[in-house]
Amino acid sequence: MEKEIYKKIKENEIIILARHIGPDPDALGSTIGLKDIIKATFPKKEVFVIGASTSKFKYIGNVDKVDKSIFKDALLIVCDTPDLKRIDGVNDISDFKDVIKIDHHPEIDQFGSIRWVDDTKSSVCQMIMELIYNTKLKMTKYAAEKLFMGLVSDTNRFLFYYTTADTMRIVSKMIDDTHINFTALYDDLYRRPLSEIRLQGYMYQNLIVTENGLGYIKLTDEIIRSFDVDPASSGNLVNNFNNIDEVLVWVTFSEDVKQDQIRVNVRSRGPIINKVLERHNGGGHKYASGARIKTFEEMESIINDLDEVCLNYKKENKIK
Ligand SMILES: [Mn+2]
Repeated sequence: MEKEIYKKIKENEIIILARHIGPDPDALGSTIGLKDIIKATFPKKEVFVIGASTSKFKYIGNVDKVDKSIFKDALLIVCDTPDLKRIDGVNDISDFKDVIKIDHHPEIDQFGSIRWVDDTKSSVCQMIMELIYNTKLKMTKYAAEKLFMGLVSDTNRFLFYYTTADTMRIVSKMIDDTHINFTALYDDLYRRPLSEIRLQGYMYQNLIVTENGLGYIKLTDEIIRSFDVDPASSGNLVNNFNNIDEVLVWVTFSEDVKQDQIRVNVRSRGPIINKVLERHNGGGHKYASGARIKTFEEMESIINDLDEVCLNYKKENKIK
């Protein structure tokens, strides 16, 4: 698979790299890293990263301004995005000459002349490392930093179950090869404003936990404003609710008045949750999913569905 992708990259003079809307460090690191790699290997190629820029992750790098008229002559590589409607900056993939999909989410839309989709991989950044080391693409120090941040972020510092010996080996090789100062990168990834820490304290205090092991919290616009944070903040904190004895699945609902929607972020340490979110305008991984909903009535329905998933999981696994 890596060899075929390399061949396509070699054949095309214009390459555009895209990822999902509302990007995270894996989405940004994989595209921004791969751009640098392609430019280092083939300096004459024109390579662009598209999608909205984010101030939150500006330390990962910048996106490019691209004239859509070049799409028809370009190879599009879509990273970290399972479905067509969530590709940032692309309305119709048939605008492009050719398309490659590289992803580690469970497949939703099958698209691209090459699809490298493997949901056992920790991150797309890991897949890009494999792409580089299994082909003639050249690793760079700049890319290594971005790829490291994306992988560390998606695995929550090598904590999640899809972190494997292969993950450790390839990261170790990359650090050896490029001498990145990786501990210094944690500061960018994990330093947070006090307002967000205080919101986290509020969330711990006010988490409601059902008998079946569902933890949930509703953050209205009023609460969010009282902490002087934005509606995306609770979603960034959701991973910090792991390892609570009484909680199997946990979900945050954050009202986003500007976008007229409620952001839903769900995590699990056992029950499979993405099917529930797929029924509510969302989706994601087995143990990490999200959605955007319109009303607090729909919130109740998600709470009920997730609670049932917890109940069934407890029954199946004979958990008291
Ligand atoms: Mn990812």
